[in-house]
Amino acid sequence: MSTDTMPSAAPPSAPPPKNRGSSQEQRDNWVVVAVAIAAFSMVAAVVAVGIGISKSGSGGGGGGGAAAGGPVTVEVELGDLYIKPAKIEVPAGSEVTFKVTNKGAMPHDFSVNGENGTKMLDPGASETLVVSGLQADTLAWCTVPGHRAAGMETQIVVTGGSGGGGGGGGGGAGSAEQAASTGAEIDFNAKPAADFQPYDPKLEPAPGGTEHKIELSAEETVMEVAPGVTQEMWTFNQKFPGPVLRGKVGDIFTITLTNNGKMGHSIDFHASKVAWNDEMRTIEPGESLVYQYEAKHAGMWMYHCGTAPALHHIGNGMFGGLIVDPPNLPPVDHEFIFVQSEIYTGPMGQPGDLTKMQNEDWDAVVFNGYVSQYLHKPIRVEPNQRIRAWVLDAGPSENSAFHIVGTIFDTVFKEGTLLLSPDARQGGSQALDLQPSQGGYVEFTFDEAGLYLIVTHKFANPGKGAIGLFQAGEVDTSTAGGH
Ligand SMILES: [Cu+2]
Repeated sequence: MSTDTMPSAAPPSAPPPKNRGSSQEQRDNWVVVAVAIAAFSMVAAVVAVGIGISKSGSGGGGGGGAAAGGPVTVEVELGDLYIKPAKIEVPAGSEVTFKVTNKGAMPHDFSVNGENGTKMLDPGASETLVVSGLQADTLAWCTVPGHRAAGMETQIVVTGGSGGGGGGGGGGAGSAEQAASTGAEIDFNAKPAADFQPYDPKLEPAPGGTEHKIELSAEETVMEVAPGVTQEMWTFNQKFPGPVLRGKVGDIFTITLTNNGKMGHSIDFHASKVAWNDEMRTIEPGESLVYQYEAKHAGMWMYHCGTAPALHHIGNGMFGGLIVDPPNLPPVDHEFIFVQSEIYTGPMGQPGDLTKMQNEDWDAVVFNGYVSQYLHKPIRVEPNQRIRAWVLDAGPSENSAFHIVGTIFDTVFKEGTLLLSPDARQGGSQALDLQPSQGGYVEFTFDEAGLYLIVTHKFANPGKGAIGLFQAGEVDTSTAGGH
């Protein structure tokens, strides 16, 4: 309702600190920071060991001799995200004609054992696939990334082999046959290359004008997410997280989304009120759509791809933040963005692992898309400057307790509401609590020159990459590097 509850502009610099630390105290503080970093490194080392490898067995034993069956025809229906029937019985050695129809709303294909398959079928399209001489139970699935793990798999049970009873034995084979998901392993103690460039956390003020015309490209991008670890992230404008968009209450956002990728993608702006089946529809490679809305409400908003399985598209990096400034947002010395998300590694250079996402079994938790990047490249500010940090928890599943070691938030804005500002209550805040897709900002100053840790205070996660540093003023960082 009323907008006059926003605080008047806070003074850009806080009063001088009451007790300036002596040089001895400062050295002690650095030792504390060094110890803290070393402790996180040790936690990380323990965490790094625990990435499991599950090997797959290879199905039930097929029959030996081929009792050459006659030709068989099987109708196969593909949908979003299933294959019918879920179990197909064929005589050993027979010629099987699969009549495959895509009844879903997105493209799918049908591949027998990953070897014989149809082409990618558009919605409504059909193709006939002939496979001869199957002698053992096998599987068929859709090869679109993520679709098999989401359920697009069917069992092919071969009957009438010489051993008899082979068909019955195939029952449990399906789940055991899941593709082995090893996943690239992250070394939380590794350092990035000397020329590593972190995701720039600096935010510019909202641009002038009341309409923002923005081009976004949906595409798959292989990029580094931890030292030496590359993944095929699904991205907007080849960035993970996507670019930060910004405007003011009442501004019009006109977004042109183009799919330059190899699979269907879409976009969903939480800052908008539009029909899910229209603007948020999935577009196929080569297609574009225009998504226009008025930003009627202030907030730190999430946008993301919502194409099924949305868990896979968000878990694989397809999201970003959109800031709608509240009216009369006071200027500060620095504004930064921190988007927290999990990483569920797939094999090196491949997309993230949907099964791990379904089990909330993340390998890393990161700010702005890269393990511990601001530990390696601290964010430089000066003591007593007023800093505003916008924080978005993109998830897809883990919460955040955003905290900075060594300061206190005197201003907290969460989910559209100013919860705290400097006033007669003399209140302070230690952590901004966010569930997935929630956001806000906090403001603070650093009273002394030195290093200040950025973490989520859910303390399993700093050891998994959700950690960084602010550097206030000149600091000899070599003393804090754990040497
Ligand atoms: Cu997508």
